[in-house]
Formats: sequence, structure tokens, C-alpha cells
Amino acid sequence: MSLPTLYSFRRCPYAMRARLGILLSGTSVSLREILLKHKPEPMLAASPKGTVPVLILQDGSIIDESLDIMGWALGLGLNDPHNLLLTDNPQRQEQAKTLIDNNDNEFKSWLDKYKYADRHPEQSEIFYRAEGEKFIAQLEHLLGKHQQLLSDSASIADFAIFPFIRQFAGVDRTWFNQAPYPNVQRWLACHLESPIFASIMEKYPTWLDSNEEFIFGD
Ligand SMILES: N[C@@H](CCC(=O)N[C@@H](CS)C(=O)NCC(=O)O)C(=O)O
Repeated sequence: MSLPTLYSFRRCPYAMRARLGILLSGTSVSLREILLKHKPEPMLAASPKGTVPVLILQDGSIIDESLDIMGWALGLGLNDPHNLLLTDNPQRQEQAKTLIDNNDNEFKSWLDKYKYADRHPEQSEIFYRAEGEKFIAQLEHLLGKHQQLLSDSASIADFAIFPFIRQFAGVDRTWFNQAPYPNVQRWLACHLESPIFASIMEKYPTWLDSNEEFIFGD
């Protein structure tokens, strides 16, 4: 039977979280690696907004938001062996949602400005970093209470957020390594050094160049 098609870009944090959801649910997809500067026509026909990730299901339906792809893979909890969706704990589910909202709707825009401070000369790089640090400090507080953001087990919040913190850390690695966020440093290192992260970061040739797609997942 044919598999759903996932258009993905290796370094995109939204595509990373989609691949993490797929891998951790034990689902498989046929992965087409793309370049943002050269998006395939069939991807744009399916999702004209032109962002990755995009998932096309066998019945032709399209899922083009990373969190929805995670939700689809995890089967709204039916395909969730690690209980990432926290279905037994509505309070933690709400906390996860709030944290991911903060990441996507606030932190991400400071991260982009910090990363590309030269394109946003209204303020300094340090200013943008300090704005982003407000979210990092919130994570630091949570990670002082348990190993992962909401408990000692990783949940959707950890997997949806750490790819963005990776980018934040990568802007100035020397600064990040000595910044007063030991718990965030530990948590990030634990995710980046995990076999799961290595699996989702495997390199594939781009689909447009090679015409090859790859089975990704279990
Ligand atoms: N809300 C979307 C955002 C996805 C997104 O913005 N992805 C970036 C790459 S990291 C993208 O495709 N940008 C389009 C471009 O750069 O042309 C999601 O969660 O899937």
C-alpha cells in the first residue's frame, strides 16, 4: 500500500517536530526532501502557502501545519506509545498547549530577529536575544522541577519546542554555553544527543534533483 507523502526540509524546526511525531508514533511516510528556495510544484499545488512540512494522505487530504501532522501521526492518542499527547492529564495538556503557543507565536519571532539581527536594525542583537531569553527563562524554571518540561517524561511540548531552542542556542553557541540556563542546556543536549534526533536528521538528496523518496519512520 502506498504511504502518505511528507514534504520536508531537514533543517526546518517545524519539519523536525513533524518528523519527531511521525517517528515516535511508529508511523511511516514517504519523505520528499525539498529546498525552500526551490519548492516542488506538486507541494505548492497541495498547499499554496508554501511552507513545510506538508503531508498528503492516501485519500488526497492535506495537512500543512506541523502540530496537526504530529496530532495525525499520534492518532489523537490512539497511536501514541510514549503518551506524548498526555491524554490522561488534561491539566498538563493545557500547559503543553500554552507553552507551544508561546513558542510559536512569540518566541519564534524574537528568535528570527536574533538570528537575522542585521535585517532588523531597529534594535540590537542583544535586545532580540534578551526578548527570546524570557521564554528560555520560563523553560529553565520548568526544567528545574523535572527532567522534561512538564514531568520527567518527554511530551509533545518537549518535542515541539526543542528544535527552536536548538536554533536559539546555535546563533551564538559560546554565549549560550555560558548563559545561566543549566537546565535548558542539559535538556537540549539530552535531545540533541538522542538516537531519535539522529534518526530525524538523517540526510537525504532533494526529491526534485534525485526523484527519490525515502521511507521515513517505522
Ligand atoms: N505554521 C507552520 C509554519 C511552517 C514554516 O514556516 N516553515 C518554514 C520553514 S522552517 C517555511 O516553510 N517557510 C517558507 C519559506 O521560507 O519559503 C507549521 O507549523 O507548519
